[in-house]
Amino acid sequence: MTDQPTTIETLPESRIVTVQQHILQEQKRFPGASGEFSWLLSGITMATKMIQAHVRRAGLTDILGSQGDVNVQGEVQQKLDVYSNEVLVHCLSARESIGVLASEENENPMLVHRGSEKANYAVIFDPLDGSSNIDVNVSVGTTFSIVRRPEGAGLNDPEQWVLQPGSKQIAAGYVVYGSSTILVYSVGNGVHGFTLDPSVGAYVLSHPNMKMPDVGKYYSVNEAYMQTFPPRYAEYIDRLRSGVLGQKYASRYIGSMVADFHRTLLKGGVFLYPPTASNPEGKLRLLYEANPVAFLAEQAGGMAIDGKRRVLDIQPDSIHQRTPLVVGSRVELADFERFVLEK
Ligand code: P6P
Repeated sequence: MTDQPTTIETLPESRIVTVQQHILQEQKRFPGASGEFSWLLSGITMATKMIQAHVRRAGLTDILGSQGDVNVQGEVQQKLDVYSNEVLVHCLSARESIGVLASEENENPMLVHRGSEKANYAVIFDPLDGSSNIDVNVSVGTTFSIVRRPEGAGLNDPEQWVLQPGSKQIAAGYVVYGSSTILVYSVGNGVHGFTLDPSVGAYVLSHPNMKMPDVGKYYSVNEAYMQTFPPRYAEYIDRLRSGVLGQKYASRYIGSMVADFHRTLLKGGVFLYPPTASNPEGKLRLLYEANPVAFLAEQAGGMAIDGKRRVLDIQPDSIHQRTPLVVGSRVELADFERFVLEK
């Protein structure tokens, strides 16, 4: 029993790091950021806690099934899609540092700054990616991408705020609503994962400095479309199957990008959504699906290309534009580049 008074210096080093503490620490990397960035990110953490509470109860309340409306993608809106979008818009609009919001569920970007000169950021998100899996209890996710207002962009020119290449992202991440709720984000200083402790409602650091293995044992693609992939893609997948990289691969495909990417980030390997007959430009959206995962993949030591070039180098032309995506470990991506690109 010590007679020393307990002071901050004598407290045992905390094992519990919440995402708020972590963001404040990371915030110091942004010169001049006066806490506005951490306040911005807290809008995302708050909204995703509200979303997960509904996702976890989807089977118990009258929230299953479609809203009946069709969104800008021409997809039937699930009720949870609508709720998730409304919650994110509500929580983020309350952050004065945000000027523009762009969502998979809204055709056009939303001006939310009310004329504030402090509005320096745009947040682009998919409120509930993979939502068609909700009714069968498969993991779904929220993705987000944060960019600064570009030089010279007017307060009332929302498209110019969001149509920036992924390399301009200052932060990106996702929340995967799976067996647990995990937030993964990066502000360009490595990738960090936080597991929601539902007993206290806090995201707690559980995966510090995530690194994608240099090689994995899974490839992840919707094999039903193999006949319509560009031939080299199908041949590449056959290479993986044949063990040409020195190991046998297992196939894993969830059909929810956030969950498929989360596994690839943790276990390595490659996730692909190639061009197909029905989606010749690819199915995944550049701004709020491919860009966030490409940012995280590179921060974790992996790679992300669109079949020809680095995803983060693509200059977007429109908010909902699609792109093919090949993302994963260095070994598999280097082989893809050698085998597919150099032919
Ligand atoms: P398919 C979900 O609808 C989604 O946008 C991604 O989350 C997922 O990776 C992809 O579509 C699955 O598409 O054509 O394989 O069902």
